[in-house]
Amino acid sequence: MLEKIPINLIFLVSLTLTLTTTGIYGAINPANGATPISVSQYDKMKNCTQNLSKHPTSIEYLTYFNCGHISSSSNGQIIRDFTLIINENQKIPISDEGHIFDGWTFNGTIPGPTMRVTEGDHVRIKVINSPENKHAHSLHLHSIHAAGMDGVSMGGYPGGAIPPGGSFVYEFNAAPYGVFPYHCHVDPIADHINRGLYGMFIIDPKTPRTQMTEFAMLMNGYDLNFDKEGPVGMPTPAEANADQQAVKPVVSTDDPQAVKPVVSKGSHDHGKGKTDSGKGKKLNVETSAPTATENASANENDGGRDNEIYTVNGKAFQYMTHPIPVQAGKPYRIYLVNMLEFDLINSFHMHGTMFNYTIAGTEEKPNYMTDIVTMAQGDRGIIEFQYDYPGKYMFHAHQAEFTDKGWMGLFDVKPNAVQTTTTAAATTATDTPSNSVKDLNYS
Ligand SMILES: [Cu+2]
Repeated sequence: MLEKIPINLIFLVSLTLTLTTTGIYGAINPANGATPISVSQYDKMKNCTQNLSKHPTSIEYLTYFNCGHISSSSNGQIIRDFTLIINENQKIPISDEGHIFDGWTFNGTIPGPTMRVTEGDHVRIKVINSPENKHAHSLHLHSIHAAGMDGVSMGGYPGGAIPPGGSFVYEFNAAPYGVFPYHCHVDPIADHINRGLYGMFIIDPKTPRTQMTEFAMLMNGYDLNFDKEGPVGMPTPAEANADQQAVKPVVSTDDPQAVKPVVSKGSHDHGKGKTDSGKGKKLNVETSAPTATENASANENDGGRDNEIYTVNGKAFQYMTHPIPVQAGKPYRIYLVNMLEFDLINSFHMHGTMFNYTIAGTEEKPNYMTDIVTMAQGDRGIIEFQYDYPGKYMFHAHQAEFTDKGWMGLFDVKPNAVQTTTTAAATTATDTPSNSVKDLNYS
């Protein structure tokens, strides 16, 4: 059989293998004293998937890292190629209770795949807008790149709005290292995000971070009221002037009997549809039209829209029913991205331990230690944690409404081998803990 294979194909294959196995990162910046590491070694450390076309479930999403097809340019630069296919009219299960979301997807899932590269790589992401789609779409990546690669319609760049049936290759050198969101940036942006066109993009430093088991967590929500979709903007001058005329003037600020205008405090009732938060298993989804009071007090910048379901990694309560197994005494890292639309603030709170937090993942050392991180839309960062004691611990948004509506999970902390053998000697909670957060190898 061997003699039938064209000689140029053998050469191409062997060249590709040679390039991918001999490419190194650490030596690119020898000034920092890094030990050179091969591309394949580093990708293995990163837990890069072998199956680039997988549609990860929300359980698999935790550890599904798509590092692209690897090749090398003539000057030795590592090239990573990705393909994202956008499909509308996708029926996405967003709970185990039967809630199906009419979503738009990158590669068939919400969130889209976590793409992972190394600082300095040349990245090429081909985005295909399926011909059966009705809308133009784009890929807007955070991080550094040329204007034509930014995926926004302003400026007239072809990558700003890919028509149905079209495609575009976004191309750039990955910088700086950190964790980033990616999303479609076609107007109305809130609708294209709410429908599910977003994901996580990790640029790893050339010198690897301390190795530990890593998870991807992307926080999102779903507004199921599609009849509210459409452009949102400033009121027309006529509307704005009419609104101002409608406010009755204050009669007197000194007279306690004076009639003052009634001003809404903007107390949008986020408690509607609440369930017993202690159980946190049932979604009570209310999609009916808001009352006039709710409409008046809702945030006018988002057209009064609100989410009915909140999740981490796409499916409500998924890690309550499937707790994430971790081991006491072992360090873990979470790449965390907030892609929640309409609600201005989201948060991540961990029970039973503290974590080190690095804002945007752009520093080698953490910025602070906490057990809650609060994030606005598009914020992201890196959490590093360790549990000292076995047991089941909750993690969730620190907004009760979000937890009641799906954003809540569990870590199932198993005792580690060392702890198991020394259990007889020391097991009480009054024992001095191992001061885990400070043991994560930061000098
Ligand atoms: Cu879009």
